[in-house]
Amino acid sequence: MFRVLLGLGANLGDREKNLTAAWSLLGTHEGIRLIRLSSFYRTEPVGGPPGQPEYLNAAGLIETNIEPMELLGIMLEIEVRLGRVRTVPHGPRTIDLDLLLYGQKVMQNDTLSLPHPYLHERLFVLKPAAEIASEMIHPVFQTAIQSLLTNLLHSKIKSKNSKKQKNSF
Ligand code: PH2
Ligand code: MG
Ligand code: MG
Repeated sequence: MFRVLLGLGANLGDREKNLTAAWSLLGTHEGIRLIRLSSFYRTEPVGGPPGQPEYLNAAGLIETNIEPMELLGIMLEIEVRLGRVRTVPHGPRTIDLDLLLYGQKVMQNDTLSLPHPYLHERLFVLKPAAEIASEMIHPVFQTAIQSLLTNLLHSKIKSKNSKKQKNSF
């Protein structure tokens, strides 16, 4: 069995209900074992059209033997079932399910990149992920999720301080 880390996000409708429904729908699939779901985090939207609503984000850990592309198909089906309509990239959505890590697998095609290319850059992903899978290793950086979070927080503090310095001149 592979340990698979998922990102969940919603910023339309009843966000809490959408995250919970997506998680339980995943669990109804034969071949998917739900291990852990993080708490829900209220986060500011990153990118996308201006003025979109606040997100609720979470991370989930599952175990499965379903191969990545098939698993992605199952996740897309759940998104559609929960009313996701794709309009603008990074636009508001009832539910977004992202494959973040699939064991130690590294792969890339037109529709899927593993590990998720922005995993290490996004606080709204790393915070919930560190809560449920702090020891899981990023197969490219060979770094645990908890350390990726610590590194990101440090780099954010540094860039904030250097901006402050610039402004003081
Ligand atoms: N997802 C995006 C773009 N921006 N911002 C937050 N806070 N949370 C998200 O899940 C998110 C985002 C694209 O998938
Ligand atoms: Mg996403
Ligand atoms: Mg997505």
